[in-house]
Amino acid sequence: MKLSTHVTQHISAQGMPLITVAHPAASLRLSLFGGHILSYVPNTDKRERLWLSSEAVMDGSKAIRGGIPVCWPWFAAHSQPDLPAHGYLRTQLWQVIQIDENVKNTRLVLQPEFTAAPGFEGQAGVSLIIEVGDALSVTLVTENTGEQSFTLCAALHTYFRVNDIEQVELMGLEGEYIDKLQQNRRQNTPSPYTIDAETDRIHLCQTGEVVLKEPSHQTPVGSSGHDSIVVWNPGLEKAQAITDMPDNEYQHMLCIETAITQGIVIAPGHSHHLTQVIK
Ligand code: TA6
Repeated sequence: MKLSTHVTQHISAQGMPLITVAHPAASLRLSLFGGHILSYVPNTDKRERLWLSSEAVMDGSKAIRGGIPVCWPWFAAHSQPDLPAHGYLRTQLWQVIQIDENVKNTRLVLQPEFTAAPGFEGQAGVSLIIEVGDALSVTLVTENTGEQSFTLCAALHTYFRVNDIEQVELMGLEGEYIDKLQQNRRQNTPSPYTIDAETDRIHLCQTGEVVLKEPSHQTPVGSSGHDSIVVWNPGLEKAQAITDMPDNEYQHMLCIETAITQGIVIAPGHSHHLTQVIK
C-alpha cells in the first residue's frame, strides 16, 4: 500500500507491518513493531549503515535485535527486576501519524500505542520523527502532558554495521566512562579508542559528534539532548549467550547509543528532544 510518493507499507510474512522509504537521496526500512528502524542506505555511497541480526525475531514476540531500538522511559534494567530491560516502547506497535515529502528528505512521524505502564509514573506523549535523506535524523520527542514533573531515561540504541570490529576506531569521545563490566567503575576513555573485547560503557558526555572510523570509510554520528553516549559490543562469549544473534556477528556490529542514562527532569508542559543523526 502506497502511503505517499516515496513511502509504502506492507505486511511481512510474519504478519508485521513494515514501512519502506525510497527517497532519491536514500532508502530506509522500518518495522512498526517497536517503531524500529531496520536499515538505512544513503544513495551517495549505497552503504548500509545499520546492522540487523540475521537471527532477529521479527514476529512481534520480542524486541528486534539490531537496527535502532527505542529505549524509553528507562535505560537498561529497571530497579524492579520483573520489568523489561530498556522499557516498553520497543515491543509495541507504533503508527505513522504524519508524512511530509520534500526534495531534501522524507519526514515521518510515528507514535506508540501507549506510554503509561508499570515502572513509570509520568504522563507523557511520545513521538519519533524520522528524516530520511543524505543523512538519517531520528528524534525521540517526550512531552510531559501531566501535572507533575517526571524523570526520564531513554536511548536511541543504534547498532552500526562494521566490516571488522578489530579495525574500528572511535573518534570524538573523551573524559570518563562508567564501565558496566567493572562494577560501574569510572575509567578514562582510551586513545586511540579501539574495540578488542566485550565492551559496555556509558560515556558521561554531551559530545555532539562521534566518528566511527573504519579503514575504507567513516560514519559520523551526531547527538543532541543526551547526557551519555553508550558504546556496546557483546564480544564472543556474550554473543554466544544471546539467542537472536549468531555467535560471530559481534565482529560486524557496534552500538553507539545517544542516551539519557542519568535521568532528566521534564516539567509539566515541557518537551524533550533526543536526536541522533547518522551520515
Ligand atoms: O546499551 C547497552 C546494553 O544495555 C547492554 O548492557 C546490553 O545488554 C545491551 O544493551 C542489549 O540489551 P538487550 O536488552 O537488547 O539485550
